[in-house]
Amino acid sequence: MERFGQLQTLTVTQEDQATVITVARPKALNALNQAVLAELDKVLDVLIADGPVKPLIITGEGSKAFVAGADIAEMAGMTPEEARKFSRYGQKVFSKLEAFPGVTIAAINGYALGGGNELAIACDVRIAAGNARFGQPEVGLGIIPGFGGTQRLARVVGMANALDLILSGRMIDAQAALRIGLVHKVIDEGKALEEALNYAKTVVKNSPFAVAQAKKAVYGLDPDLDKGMELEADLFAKCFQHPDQKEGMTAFLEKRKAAFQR
Ligand code: DAK
Repeated sequence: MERFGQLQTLTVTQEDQATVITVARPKALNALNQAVLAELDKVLDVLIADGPVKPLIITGEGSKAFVAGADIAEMAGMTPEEARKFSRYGQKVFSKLEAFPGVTIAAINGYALGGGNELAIACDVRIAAGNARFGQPEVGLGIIPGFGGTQRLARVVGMANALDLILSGRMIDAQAALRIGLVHKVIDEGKALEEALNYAKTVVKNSPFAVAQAKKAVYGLDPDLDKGMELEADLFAKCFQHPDQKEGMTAFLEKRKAAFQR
Protein backbone atom coordinates (compact mmCIF):
# COMPACT_ATOMS: atom_id res chain seq x y z
CA MET A 1 0.00 0.00 0.00
CA GLU A 2 1.42 3.31 -1.21
CA ARG A 3 1.12 5.34 2.01
CA PHE A 4 3.47 3.00 3.88
CA GLY A 5 6.24 3.33 1.28
CA GLN A 6 8.00 0.22 -0.04
CA LEU A 7 7.57 -2.69 2.37
CA GLN A 8 9.86 -5.72 2.03
CA THR A 9 8.88 -7.82 5.03
CA LEU A 10 5.26 -6.95 5.75
CA THR A 11 2.06 -6.79 3.78
CA VAL A 12 -0.72 -4.46 4.89
CA THR A 13 -4.32 -4.80 3.74
CA GLN A 14 -7.34 -2.72 4.62
CA GLU A 15 -10.57 -4.61 5.27
CA ASP A 16 -13.84 -2.87 6.14
CA GLN A 17 -13.55 -3.77 9.81
CA ALA A 18 -9.76 -3.98 10.31
CA THR A 19 -6.26 -3.34 9.07
CA VAL A 20 -4.33 -6.58 8.62
CA ILE A 21 -0.54 -6.63 8.95
CA THR A 22 1.09 -9.88 7.81
CA VAL A 23 4.72 -10.66 8.63
CA ALA A 24 5.91 -12.06 5.32
CA ARG A 25 9.23 -13.90 5.63
CA PRO A 26 7.90 -17.45 5.31
CA LYS A 27 11.30 -18.93 4.38
CA ALA A 28 12.57 -17.91 7.83
CA LEU A 29 9.24 -18.79 9.50
CA ASN A 30 8.51 -15.05 9.65
CA ALA A 31 11.40 -14.42 12.06
CA LEU A 32 11.74 -10.82 13.23
CA ASN A 33 14.80 -9.13 11.85
CA GLN A 34 15.60 -5.42 12.07
CA ALA A 35 13.79 -4.75 8.79
CA VAL A 36 10.53 -6.24 10.15
CA LEU A 37 10.78 -4.13 13.30
CA ALA A 38 11.53 -0.96 11.32
CA GLU A 39 8.63 -1.57 8.92
CA LEU A 40 6.22 -2.37 11.76
CA ASP A 41 7.33 0.83 13.49
CA LYS A 42 6.68 2.85 10.32
CA VAL A 43 3.29 1.24 9.58
CA LEU A 44 2.10 1.84 13.17
CA ASP A 45 3.16 5.50 12.94
CA VAL A 46 1.20 5.98 9.72
CA LEU A 47 -1.89 4.18 11.02
CA ILE A 48 -1.86 6.20 14.25
CA ALA A 49 -1.24 9.55 12.50
CA ASP A 50 -3.72 9.08 9.66
CA GLY A 51 -6.72 7.57 11.43
CA PRO A 52 -9.48 6.62 11.50
CA VAL A 53 -8.15 3.92 13.77
CA LYS A 54 -9.68 0.55 13.05
CA PRO A 55 -8.95 -2.70 14.86
CA LEU A 56 -5.53 -4.02 13.88
CA ILE A 57 -4.83 -7.68 13.18
CA ILE A 58 -1.30 -9.10 13.13
CA THR A 59 -0.61 -12.47 11.57
CA GLY A 60 2.14 -14.43 9.81
CA GLU A 61 2.32 -15.60 6.22
CA GLY A 62 1.64 -19.27 5.53
CA SER A 63 0.21 -21.93 7.82
CA LYS A 64 3.39 -22.97 9.64
CA ALA A 65 4.38 -19.93 11.65
CA PHE A 66 2.98 -16.78 13.16
CA VAL A 67 6.51 -15.62 14.00
CA ALA A 68 9.24 -18.13 15.02
CA GLY A 69 11.14 -15.55 17.06
CA ALA A 70 13.75 -12.92 16.57
CA ASP A 71 16.02 -13.74 13.64
CA ILE A 72 18.72 -15.97 15.12
CA ALA A 73 20.99 -15.59 12.07
CA GLU A 74 20.93 -11.81 12.47
CA MET A 75 21.40 -11.92 16.26
CA ALA A 76 24.21 -14.48 16.26
CA GLY A 77 27.04 -12.01 15.64
CA MET A 78 25.80 -9.09 17.72
CA THR A 79 28.01 -7.36 20.23
CA PRO A 80 26.52 -6.72 23.71
CA GLU A 81 25.96 -3.08 22.72
CA GLU A 82 24.20 -4.06 19.48
CA ALA A 83 22.11 -6.59 21.44
CA ARG A 84 20.99 -3.89 23.88
CA LYS A 85 20.08 -1.56 20.98
CA PHE A 86 18.18 -4.36 19.22
CA SER A 87 16.33 -5.23 22.41
CA ARG A 88 15.46 -1.58 23.22
CA TYR A 89 14.24 -1.00 19.67
CA GLY A 90 12.07 -4.14 19.73
CA GLN A 91 10.69 -3.13 23.12
CA LYS A 92 9.87 0.33 21.78
CA VAL A 93 8.04 -1.02 18.75
CA PHE A 94 6.08 -3.57 20.82
CA SER A 95 5.15 -0.87 23.34
CA LYS A 96 3.90 1.27 20.47
CA LEU A 97 1.78 -1.69 19.40
CA GLU A 98 0.44 -2.14 22.93
CA ALA A 99 -0.43 1.57 23.07
CA PHE A 100 -2.12 1.47 19.65
CA PRO A 101 -5.41 3.32 20.19
CA GLY A 102 -7.59 0.62 18.56
CA VAL A 103 -8.13 -3.03 19.48
CA THR A 104 -5.19 -5.20 18.37
CA ILE A 105 -5.66 -8.90 17.63
CA ALA A 106 -2.95 -11.51 17.04
CA ALA A 107 -4.18 -14.19 14.62
CA ILE A 108 -1.72 -16.95 15.53
CA ASN A 109 -1.52 -19.40 12.66
CA GLY A 110 1.45 -21.57 13.77
CA TYR A 111 4.66 -21.19 15.81
CA ALA A 112 4.72 -18.17 18.14
CA LEU A 113 8.14 -18.52 19.72
CA GLY A 114 10.44 -16.10 21.49
CA GLY A 115 9.94 -12.67 19.91
CA GLY A 116 6.87 -14.13 18.17
CA ASN A 117 5.17 -14.87 21.47
CA GLU A 118 6.27 -11.45 22.69
CA LEU A 119 4.65 -9.89 19.62
CA ALA A 120 1.43 -11.80 20.36
CA ILE A 121 1.33 -10.69 24.00
CA ALA A 122 1.83 -7.07 22.96
CA CYS A 123 -1.61 -7.40 21.29
CA ASP A 124 -4.89 -7.07 23.23
CA VAL A 125 -6.48 -10.31 22.03
CA ARG A 126 -4.98 -13.61 20.84
CA ILE A 127 -6.79 -16.06 18.60
CA ALA A 128 -4.88 -19.27 17.92
CA ALA A 129 -5.23 -21.93 15.25
CA GLY A 130 -5.25 -25.50 16.56
CA ASN A 131 -1.71 -26.06 15.21
CA ALA A 132 -0.26 -23.00 17.00
CA ARG A 133 2.69 -23.62 19.34
CA PHE A 134 3.94 -21.20 21.96
CA GLY A 135 7.17 -20.82 23.86
CA GLN A 136 10.02 -18.66 25.06
CA PRO A 137 12.99 -20.85 24.05
CA GLU A 138 15.62 -18.14 24.57
CA VAL A 139 17.47 -19.81 27.47
CA GLY A 140 18.27 -22.70 25.13
CA LEU A 141 20.07 -20.18 22.90
CA GLY A 142 22.03 -18.70 25.78
CA ILE A 143 19.94 -15.54 26.04
CA ILE A 144 16.75 -14.32 27.74
CA PRO A 145 13.60 -12.85 26.20
CA GLY A 146 14.46 -9.34 25.05
CA PHE A 147 11.31 -7.84 23.58
CA GLY A 148 9.37 -7.48 26.81
CA GLY A 149 8.75 -11.17 27.51
CA THR A 150 10.16 -11.18 31.03
CA GLN A 151 7.89 -8.23 31.89
CA ARG A 152 4.74 -8.71 29.83
CA LEU A 153 4.27 -12.49 29.99
CA ALA A 154 3.82 -12.52 33.78
CA ARG A 155 1.16 -9.82 33.44
CA VAL A 156 -0.74 -11.98 30.96
CA VAL A 157 -0.42 -15.49 32.44
CA GLY A 158 0.84 -14.82 36.00
CA MET A 159 4.33 -15.19 37.42
CA ALA A 160 4.13 -18.99 37.86
CA ASN A 161 3.24 -19.72 34.23
CA ALA A 162 5.69 -17.11 32.94
CA LEU A 163 8.51 -18.64 34.98
CA ASP A 164 7.60 -22.12 33.75
CA LEU A 165 7.72 -21.05 30.08
CA ILE A 166 10.77 -18.80 30.31
CA LEU A 167 12.91 -21.07 32.51
CA SER A 168 12.07 -24.35 30.77
CA GLY A 169 12.05 -23.01 27.22
CA ARG A 170 9.43 -25.69 26.51
CA MET A 171 6.78 -25.39 23.84
CA ILE A 172 3.07 -25.64 24.61
CA ASP A 173 0.19 -26.30 22.23
CA ALA A 174 -2.85 -24.13 21.60
CA GLN A 175 -5.07 -25.92 24.14
CA ALA A 176 -2.47 -25.54 26.88
CA ALA A 177 -2.12 -21.88 25.94
CA LEU A 178 -5.89 -21.51 26.29
CA ARG A 179 -5.83 -23.17 29.72
CA ILE A 180 -3.28 -20.71 31.13
CA GLY A 181 -5.00 -17.70 29.54
CA LEU A 182 -2.23 -17.03 27.02
CA VAL A 183 -4.80 -17.07 24.21
CA HIS A 184 -8.46 -16.13 24.25
CA LYS A 185 -9.75 -18.63 21.72
CA VAL A 186 -8.61 -21.68 19.75
CA ILE A 187 -10.05 -22.23 16.31
CA ASP A 188 -9.54 -24.80 13.53
CA GLU A 189 -6.22 -24.78 11.69
CA GLY A 190 -6.27 -22.23 8.86
CA LYS A 191 -9.10 -20.20 10.44
CA ALA A 192 -7.27 -17.83 12.81
CA LEU A 193 -7.36 -14.82 10.49
CA GLU A 194 -11.02 -15.39 9.60
CA GLU A 195 -11.90 -15.56 13.30
CA ALA A 196 -9.85 -12.43 14.02
CA LEU A 197 -11.77 -10.60 11.29
CA ASN A 198 -15.05 -11.78 12.88
CA TYR A 199 -13.86 -10.48 16.24
CA ALA A 200 -12.92 -7.15 14.62
CA LYS A 201 -16.40 -6.91 13.11
CA THR A 202 -17.95 -7.00 16.58
CA VAL A 203 -15.54 -4.53 18.22
CA VAL A 204 -15.39 -2.00 15.37
CA LYS A 205 -18.93 -0.87 16.26
CA ASN A 206 -17.78 0.60 19.57
CA SER A 207 -16.67 4.15 20.21
CA PRO A 208 -13.01 4.43 19.09
CA PHE A 209 -12.44 7.14 21.68
CA ALA A 210 -13.86 5.01 24.49
CA VAL A 211 -11.81 1.99 23.34
CA ALA A 212 -8.61 4.08 23.46
CA GLN A 213 -9.42 5.31 27.00
CA ALA A 214 -10.29 1.77 28.14
CA LYS A 215 -6.91 0.52 26.88
CA LYS A 216 -5.08 3.29 28.75
CA ALA A 217 -6.94 2.35 31.93
CA VAL A 218 -6.29 -1.40 31.70
CA TYR A 219 -2.62 -1.11 30.66
CA GLY A 220 -2.21 1.52 33.36
CA LEU A 221 -2.88 -1.26 35.91
CA ASP A 222 -1.32 -0.04 39.14
CA PRO A 223 -0.30 -2.23 42.08
CA ASP A 224 -1.60 0.64 44.22
CA LEU A 225 -5.39 0.18 43.86
CA ASP A 226 -6.18 3.78 44.84
CA LYS A 227 -3.90 5.09 42.09
CA GLY A 228 -5.47 2.73 39.58
CA MET A 229 -8.96 3.90 40.60
CA GLU A 230 -7.86 7.51 40.19
CA LEU A 231 -6.62 6.78 36.67
CA GLU A 232 -9.92 5.05 35.87
CA ALA A 233 -11.95 8.01 37.18
CA ASP A 234 -9.84 10.49 35.16
CA LEU A 235 -10.31 8.53 31.95
CA PHE A 236 -14.00 7.99 32.72
CA ALA A 237 -14.41 11.76 33.11
CA LYS A 238 -12.51 12.34 29.87
CA CYS A 239 -15.16 10.34 28.01
CA PHE A 240 -17.70 12.95 29.10
CA GLN A 241 -15.70 15.62 27.26
CA HIS A 242 -16.09 13.70 24.01
CA PRO A 243 -19.13 13.69 21.70
CA ASP A 244 -19.20 9.86 21.60
CA GLN A 245 -20.55 9.76 25.17
CA LYS A 246 -23.60 11.87 24.27
CA GLU A 247 -24.07 10.02 21.01
CA GLY A 248 -23.77 6.56 22.61
CA MET A 249 -26.22 7.29 25.39
CA THR A 250 -28.67 9.23 23.20
CA ALA A 251 -28.64 6.45 20.61
CA PHE A 252 -29.44 3.90 23.34
CA LEU A 253 -32.35 6.00 24.62
CA GLU A 254 -33.63 6.59 21.08
CA LYS A 255 -33.28 2.85 20.30
CA ARG A 256 -30.99 3.42 17.30
CA LYS A 257 -27.42 2.55 16.36
CA ALA A 258 -24.82 5.02 17.57
CA ALA A 259 -22.87 6.96 14.94
CA PHE A 260 -19.51 7.40 16.65
CA GLN A 261 -16.74 9.73 15.47
CA ARG A 262 -14.23 7.84 13.33
N1 DAK B 1 15.44 -17.06 13.10
C1 DAK B 1 15.97 -17.26 11.88
N2 DAK B 1 15.59 -18.28 11.08
C2 DAK B 1 14.67 -19.13 11.54
C3 DAK B 1 14.08 -18.99 12.83
C4 DAK B 1 14.50 -17.89 13.63
N3 DAK B 1 13.99 -17.62 14.83
N4 DAK B 1 13.20 -20.00 13.00
C5 DAK B 1 13.24 -20.74 11.88
N5 DAK B 1 14.12 -20.22 11.01
C6 DAK B 1 14.46 -20.74 9.67
C7 DAK B 1 15.30 -21.99 9.78
O1 DAK B 1 16.65 -21.67 9.96
C8 DAK B 1 15.04 -22.63 8.42
O2 DAK B 1 15.81 -21.95 7.46
P1 DAK B 1 16.56 -22.77 6.26
O3 DAK B 1 17.44 -23.75 6.97
O4 DAK B 1 15.43 -23.43 5.51
O5 DAK B 1 17.29 -21.70 5.49
C9 DAK B 1 13.58 -22.26 8.16
O6 DAK B 1 13.27 -21.15 9.02
C10 DAK B 1 12.63 -23.40 8.50
O7 DAK B 1 12.88 -23.82 9.84
P2 DAK B 1 13.17 -25.34 10.24
O8 DAK B 1 13.80 -26.07 9.10
O9 DAK B 1 13.92 -25.31 11.52
O10 DAK B 1 11.70 -25.87 10.45
P3 DAK B 1 11.21 -27.06 11.42
O11 DAK B 1 9.81 -27.34 11.03
O12 DAK B 1 12.20 -28.18 11.41
O13 DAK B 1 11.25 -26.43 12.89
C11 DAK B 1 10.90 -24.65 14.55
C12 DAK B 1 10.41 -25.33 13.22
C13 DAK B 1 10.08 -23.41 14.76
C14 DAK B 1 10.66 -25.64 15.72
C15 DAK B 1 12.40 -24.36 14.42
O14 DAK B 1 12.62 -23.62 13.21
C16 DAK B 1 12.94 -23.55 15.54
O15 DAK B 1 13.17 -24.08 16.64
N6 DAK B 1 13.18 -22.27 15.29
C17 DAK B 1 13.79 -21.39 16.26
C18 DAK B 1 12.78 -21.00 17.29
C19 DAK B 1 13.38 -20.15 18.34
O16 DAK B 1 14.33 -20.53 19.06
N7 DAK B 1 12.85 -18.93 18.46
C20 DAK B 1 13.30 -18.01 19.44
C21 DAK B 1 14.32 -17.13 18.82
S1 DAK B 1 15.13 -16.18 20.04
C22 DAK B 1 17.01 -9.81 22.63
C23 DAK B 1 16.18 -9.51 21.59
C24 DAK B 1 15.25 -10.41 21.18
C25 DAK B 1 15.17 -11.64 21.75
C26 DAK B 1 16.01 -11.93 22.79
C27 DAK B 1 16.90 -11.04 23.22
N8 DAK B 1 18.00 -8.92 23.01
C28 DAK B 1 18.74 -8.24 22.01
C29 DAK B 1 18.38 -8.85 24.39
C30 DAK B 1 14.31 -12.62 21.22
C31 DAK B 1 14.84 -13.83 21.02
C32 DAK B 1 14.18 -14.83 20.22
O17 DAK B 1 13.09 -14.68 19.75
